[in-house]
Amino acid sequence: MLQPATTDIESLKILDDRLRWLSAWTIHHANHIRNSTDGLKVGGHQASCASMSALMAALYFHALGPNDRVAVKPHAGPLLHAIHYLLGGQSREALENFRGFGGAQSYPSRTKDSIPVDFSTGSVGLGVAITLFASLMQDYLTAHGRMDEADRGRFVALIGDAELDEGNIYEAIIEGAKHDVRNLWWIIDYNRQSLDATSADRMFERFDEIFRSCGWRVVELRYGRKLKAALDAQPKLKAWFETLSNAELSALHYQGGATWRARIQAALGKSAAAFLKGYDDAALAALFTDLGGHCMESLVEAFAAADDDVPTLFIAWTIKGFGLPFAGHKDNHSGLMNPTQMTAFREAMGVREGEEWAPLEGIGDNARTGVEALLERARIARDKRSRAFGSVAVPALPVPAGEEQSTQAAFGRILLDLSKAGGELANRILTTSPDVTVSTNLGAWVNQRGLFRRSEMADIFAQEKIASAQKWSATNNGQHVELGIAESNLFLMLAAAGLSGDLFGQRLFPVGTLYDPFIARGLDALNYACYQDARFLLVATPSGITLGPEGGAHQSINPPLIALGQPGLRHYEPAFADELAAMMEHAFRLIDDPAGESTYLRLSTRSIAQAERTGNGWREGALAGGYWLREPGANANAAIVAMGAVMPEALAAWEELSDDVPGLGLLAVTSPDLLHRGWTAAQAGRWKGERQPSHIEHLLSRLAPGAGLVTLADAAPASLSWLGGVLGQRVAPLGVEKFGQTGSLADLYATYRLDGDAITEAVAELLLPA
Ligand SMILES: Cc1ncc(C[n+]2csc(CCOP(=O)(O)OP(=O)(O)O)c2C)c(N)n1
Ligand SMILES: [Mg+2]
Repeated sequence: MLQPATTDIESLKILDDRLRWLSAWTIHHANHIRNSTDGLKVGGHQASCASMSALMAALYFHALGPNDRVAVKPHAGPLLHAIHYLLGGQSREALENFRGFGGAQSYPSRTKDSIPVDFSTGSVGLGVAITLFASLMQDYLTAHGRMDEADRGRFVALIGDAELDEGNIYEAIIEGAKHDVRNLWWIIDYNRQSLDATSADRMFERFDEIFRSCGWRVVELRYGRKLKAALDAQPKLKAWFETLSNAELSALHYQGGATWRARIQAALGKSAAAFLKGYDDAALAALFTDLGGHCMESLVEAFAAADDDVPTLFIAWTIKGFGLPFAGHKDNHSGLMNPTQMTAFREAMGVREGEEWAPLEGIGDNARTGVEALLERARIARDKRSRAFGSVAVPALPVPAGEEQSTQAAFGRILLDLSKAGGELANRILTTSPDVTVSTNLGAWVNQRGLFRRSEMADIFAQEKIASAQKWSATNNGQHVELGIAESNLFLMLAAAGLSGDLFGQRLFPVGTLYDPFIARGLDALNYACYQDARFLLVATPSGITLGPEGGAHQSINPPLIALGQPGLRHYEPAFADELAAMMEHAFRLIDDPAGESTYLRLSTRSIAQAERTGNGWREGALAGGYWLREPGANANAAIVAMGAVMPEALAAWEELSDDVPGLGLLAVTSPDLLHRGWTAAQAGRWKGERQPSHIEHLLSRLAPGAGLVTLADAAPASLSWLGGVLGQRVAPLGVEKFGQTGSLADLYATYRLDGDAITEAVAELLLPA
């Protein structure tokens, strides 16, 4: 084990102090010095930063290699900014503008911060788990020969202890155990405090058991060097110390040396007298704050000892607010030092008034050389990388043949054809699914491309010559990552795979499938993926009540509304296979386009007669969100507007009504999401003098001004009812507002008013004179 020079340890300690100072000052400046224009609280977490400054100094200025990637707990963002400030990659202006518009963000953000942020964080738990999937992606890329072994890095998560209550962490480590993940360091800032209070004692022994049983090494850093030596010499004192509850310990840290003394005297009586004599109150308090997570020697040693690829959980004991006046106080999560306290802290940190922002303020000449050398070494490892886009040619995707098809079956067919055709795109597609690979029609693709496992896994059923439509062997060349049933993992997997261009310089085209209703199960992880601008294709099927007898509990109603409100995710809902092929092709292009985004395809198991096309005119409209499947007459008074799997009902109703309602049109909506975005963008554009109408304005302007629209979707009616607001047309919204009843399609469509009768009645009502 390579031991760092003593001077490095001393320099790291100085940098620990610098980080604690700069993070506290950045937050203080934003709250107490910068002018507030709106009177709103700015906030920030001085205590959460103080508890982790040593940890981050040890990592960023010592232990991290150039290919290592880190997810920093959200409320330690100011520490990360301070690190890059010391490295020269962050500006003073951005720090002065912390939590301001365009300034350093509250929580580390890949897309909004100017410094290199490996993983955004904010929603606790997710930043932790994504590192595991990123590590899996690294294994995937090296196994596929797309990355050199030598370029492998470690994935580090800096975790608040209360963050460990988030279930997504355990879902992730269970999945990780199946895939034999490695190169992970998860480091808990074990300050035993959450947002509201001190955290429950009962779980502490359990966390390490849980991780160990998932194949992790657990390293507990409870004591710093000095405290360990002192307690080892005083077994009774040590035994007493270890009985203290989280709340008692925190309270003692807050109360300080005199209280420590009184408590020890009360507990141990005379036997502690000699020990206590050796320390004045300040020294006693300092001794007991020497926990593992604040002791540079212990940290550096522990990191050096874990230099293999075994996934490792470090439990680093710390004090929330270490070194600050509210250290250990249970209410300190959002605590801010007042100006008087800040002045005292500044003086204690050796910072002169007026020199608060000077990076190396307070560091004497002798120490400076060592500190500068450490910074220089660390700088090289932390440059911001440019994003890799546009490297892969996306071919035209042929439309599967068949007069009747479901979009779900067509999806499987398109991927299968692409696999057979081969090529760069096919080779860079990674599919993944939480145990619904077969039932979402990915099976044929997987038969072709195989499952991915680092260590080969035979298909026992195939070996035994037992007939099965699915080949289920895994190799390190496979392209499908099979997940257990945990939708949060699916989205984190898509997030990690969708960032492969950014993290590893290798573009992957991740395709994830699940049942539409279960999007809700992983919603925050999906939002997290989009927020980081990860790029993927999400295929949700079956959807709506159209799955009929297959199960009321699996009927989905609101995902189109979710998609309508989800930035970074484009919803397409095709009715026909040719639309789907166009959308998949487009989605793959969007993955590899700097201005692109991710796509959500909502598909159905209902087989329907395919549209007869003359020409390709529909295609552009379908990709823009809608097109006239049956053109309206000039100034028509009514139109049917339908989306997805209910198109046969819309077409039948159109056939039936078009004699009686002259000029009746049928608008096929393929993306309410895109139509809505276009509409609001055009409105915003008009304020800037742009006159271009949006796609939906253009489509609806073919109708008479007061025309009626009957909207129809196997989804919440609000997905389409807003269309009436575009040009002030009247709307009869048909859709699904309740769920849970199984039945045949005819029964369900009649019950939920998605059938021909409902459309006819709605059209009639709209055409009645007001
Ligand atoms: C999913 C989610 N829920 C709630 C919050 C609000 N929140 C932010 S920090 C925090 C407590 C964190 O405590 P801990 O993880 O122990 O971090 P510490 O500040 O003690 O280091 C909470 C509840 C959040 N950011 N994300
Ligand atoms: Mg905590």
